[in-house]
Amino acid sequence: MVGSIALPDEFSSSLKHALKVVTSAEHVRIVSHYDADGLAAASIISGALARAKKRYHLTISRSLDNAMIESLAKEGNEAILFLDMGSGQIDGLETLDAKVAALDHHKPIRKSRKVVQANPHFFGIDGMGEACASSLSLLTAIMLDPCNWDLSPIAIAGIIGDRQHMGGMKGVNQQILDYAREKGFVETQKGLNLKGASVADSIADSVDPYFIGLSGRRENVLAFLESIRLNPDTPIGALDELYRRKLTSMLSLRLMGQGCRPETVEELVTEIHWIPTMSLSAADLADLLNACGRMEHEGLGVALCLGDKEALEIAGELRRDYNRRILERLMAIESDGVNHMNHIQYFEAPDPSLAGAQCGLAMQYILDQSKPTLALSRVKGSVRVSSRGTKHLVSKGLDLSAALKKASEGVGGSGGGHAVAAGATIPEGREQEFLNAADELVALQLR
Ligand SMILES: [Mn+2]
Repeated sequence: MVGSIALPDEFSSSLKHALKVVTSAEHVRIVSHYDADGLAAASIISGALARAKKRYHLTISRSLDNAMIESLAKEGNEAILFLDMGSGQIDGLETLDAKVAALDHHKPIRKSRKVVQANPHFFGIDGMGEACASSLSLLTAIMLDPCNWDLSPIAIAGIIGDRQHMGGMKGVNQQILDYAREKGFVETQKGLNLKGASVADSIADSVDPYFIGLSGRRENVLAFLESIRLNPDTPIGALDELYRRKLTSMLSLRLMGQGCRPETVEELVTEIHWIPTMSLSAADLADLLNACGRMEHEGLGVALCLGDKEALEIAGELRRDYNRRILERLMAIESDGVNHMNHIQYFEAPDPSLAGAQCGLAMQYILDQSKPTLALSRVKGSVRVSSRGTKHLVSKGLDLSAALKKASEGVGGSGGGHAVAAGATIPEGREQEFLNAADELVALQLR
């Protein structure tokens, strides 16, 4: 048990060990990932350590590579805590001359005697759907002091940011949500999964869900709303029951028509977890964090979580800007299409910071649902690969983490991640070889 959360004993004791690495040091070095989950996890741990008057130094990183590990080694840290990363780089972490812990939910390579890995995979908990870095960070913060339960809305945003809420909250995540609701840290109700001031804005600016023919095309949205006799200026929260249903069924039909999986269509009506202290929903917070990370304002994301009002305003502007860029990229995919191999589909993503999101949204809303999608972007002589599948494909045997790891290592690169979403880096010029290998590996998995 941690707080009121039931956990396997070995899992709680690994969290306890991780906490001990942190509390036993004078000064803690923290490294976390730049996505919404990583930023939420970093905010929770920072908030808890600040309360405990503990000194720490936080860095948000895009990846944990050898260069990063070498530079950490030179700092001479007493204790290092990795968040949302670490289990995939266990050899590197073991070379560090410090007490090291990782709160990570990515597929671990192996156990370690030297590094504390509080990773749900070791304890029979699904790290892809039941617990992410921000849920692990919240559990650790609560172990430090139960007053840190008030940081639970940030964890819920992190869970949503990692899309672990899809198909309903599960496992540790569900337990966190239940307790947070019970204590009033969040208020949950059902609603349309659209953001924005008016109905017209919220459809025209929507990237998730992305409506083919409507997203990014305001004149089409106005014609569509006219066809169901709905005033485009109606605030989304002020829709009456009749119109809410009408709009929901029309938009659901559109998503079905563009080939989305049923579980995607169902997400159109979703649980909205309102955070009263921040006057926004957890999904909104996740979205803002995502924008902060992608637009290279990671510090702003942490400040926003910890209640900085000015940060909230700036993050809102960043999000509008980010959304516009994503929207443009998705519209480009919609009109230009992608390259098809037998078992995978891929495209070139000109902006590496948008590649992952572009790949995930295109997979979910635009492209062939029977093949995982890869996005290739060029960064300083190497090619960065993002990939996304669907839960359905994973249930049929798809494991992008394994496929990208093997295909990239075969051309002198490296890769890994989750079954449904993975990444790799390969040397420039070896793309075709890599794609052929990935195509073959996916074929074997889905056979
Ligand atoms: Mn994560």
